[in-house]
Amino acid sequence: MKSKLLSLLCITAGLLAAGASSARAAEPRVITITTSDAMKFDVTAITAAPGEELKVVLVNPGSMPKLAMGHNWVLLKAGTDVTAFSNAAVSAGAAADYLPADFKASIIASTKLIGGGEKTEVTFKAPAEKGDYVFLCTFPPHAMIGMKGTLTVK
Ligand SMILES: [Cu+2]
Repeated sequence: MKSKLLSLLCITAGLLAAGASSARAAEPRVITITTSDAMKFDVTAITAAPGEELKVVLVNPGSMPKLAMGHNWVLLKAGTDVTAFSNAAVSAGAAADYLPADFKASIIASTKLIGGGEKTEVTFKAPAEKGDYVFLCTFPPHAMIGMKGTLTVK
């Protein structure tokens, strides 16, 4: 009886230790990006290590509804034709949150579209390959006005 209890305690301790260590390993680095009604991100440059786990928290402190002044955060794969992507986003329209289905393979990570007073987040791994990756808001024509930035993996 005593040994059975002891082994049970050992198993429990082992599970707790495993749980604690995996939680620590899975903790992504949080990057908070605030949008504005002036169609800008307050963070336009992010640096990450290859494969680093990141959590982008997008905050929209504006007062306008999603349909009038929505914002999202979309990270594109290297080599994506950003102009073609933006045009496709316009065609995709509000019903698709301005995320073009044809370009799904070009998207590394994306948040949903949010209106004023909303907040959203996305957790993803930075690309393994070093280089510059464009991120943008796909609500037209925000990216064209400058609502974009660069994730540099190095
Ligand atoms: Cu926007």
